[in-house]
Amino acid sequence: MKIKLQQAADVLQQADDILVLSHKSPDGDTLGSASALCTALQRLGKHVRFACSDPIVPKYENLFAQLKPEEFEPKFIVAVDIADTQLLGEETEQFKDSIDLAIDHHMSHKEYAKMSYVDGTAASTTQIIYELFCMMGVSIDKQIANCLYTGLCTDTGCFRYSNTSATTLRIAASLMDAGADAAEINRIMFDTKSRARLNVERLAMESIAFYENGRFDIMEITEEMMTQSGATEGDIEGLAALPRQVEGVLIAATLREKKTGGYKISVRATPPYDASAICAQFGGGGHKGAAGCVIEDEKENVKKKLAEAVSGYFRSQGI
Ligand SMILES: [Mn+2]
Repeated sequence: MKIKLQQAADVLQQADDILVLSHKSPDGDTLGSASALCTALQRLGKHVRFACSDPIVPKYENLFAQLKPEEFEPKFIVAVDIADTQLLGEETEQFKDSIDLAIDHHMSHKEYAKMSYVDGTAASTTQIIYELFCMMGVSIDKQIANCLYTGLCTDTGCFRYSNTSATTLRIAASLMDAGADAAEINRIMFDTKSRARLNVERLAMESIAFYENGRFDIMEITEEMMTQSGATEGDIEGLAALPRQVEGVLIAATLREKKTGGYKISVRATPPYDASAICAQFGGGGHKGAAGCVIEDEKENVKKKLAEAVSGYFRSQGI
């Protein structure tokens, strides 16, 4: 059942023994939302605990610094930033049919909870949680402001993406007024990388090859590069954005070699071009700006197939 945000505020005021869930491979938004909600509800004297199928990477650990660990049988379950119960992962999928409230900003949200509040215009789920706290009369202290700011800045690429609205920036300003360490959080989220990330970037960059007079390029991330650099999946998060950053590039593809053979392809496009139009040709899909597909073939064949698809696409666009 779809509910209004005021109703979500009312049910949370009534609830106790609350379990808050984040999605697997957790990002700044699902963790910022969950930590803000847990911290605020605990301050209201409620029993609250948090669960996620995957471990929290060190850069997000501070979000949970003021949350006291508690053990209890949950009576009310909240999911934040989770579009689909398939995103719960191994540890928490046991709760998939008993989620009471879902708060999310994904347009693709599947209504799996008893009550759901979804705002597809919100830049992040933490933007919704901020509005929820205003309705609940929760006082936003420095810790909660840091949690909410983390979700806001990570889901907007540090306020660069088109989902950044005037409201997003006003909320960010309010969070800074409440003590959010914006510059420090931005530094940790956007200006810091692991040595393994640097190494894998270096190797991947070396592999970039240009086609179509520099309007299309392909970058490789092979298993050998992963081993050589010591990178894990977390270290290559967002790396597919890199080949698209080159001046003149309209479409960029990143090939990630699968352990089982074949390649996972991430395609990025400069507006007004459409990455999903390329991936659809290989049975994949996504958004205009970012899409993906899988091609089971040898590397050189994969590159040839992609170059042909992009060439055909460019011709269909009259370029
Ligand atoms: Mn999000």
